[in-house]
Amino acid sequence: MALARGTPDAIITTLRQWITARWAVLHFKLETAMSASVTEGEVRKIDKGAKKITLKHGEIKNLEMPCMTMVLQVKDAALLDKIKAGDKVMFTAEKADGAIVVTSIEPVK
Ligand SMILES: [Cu+2]
Repeated sequence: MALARGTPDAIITTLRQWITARWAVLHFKLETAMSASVTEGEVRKIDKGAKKITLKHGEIKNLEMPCMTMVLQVKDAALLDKIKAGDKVMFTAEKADGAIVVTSIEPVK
């Protein structure tokens, strides 16, 4: 039996990590499907202190914005941890208090 090879604790830890990883992917997909449409872009510059990102983005359908390079606010500075300048990304942006805010962003390979 394959499951008998690890200790029960090791098996539980592995399962837990697997579930956490799957959940993160699912959660991102759900979140993006439910709120704004996903837009593709390329990171030009990141300013973590100011919670700002310069993106060359494709058409943002939910905001009726054509392709351009612009500076955007991010909802949470932690969103900038997983990306760097030059990365191709998929992101969602929404209008909040008159400004456009990036609500989720993920690098794509
Ligand atoms: Cu724009």
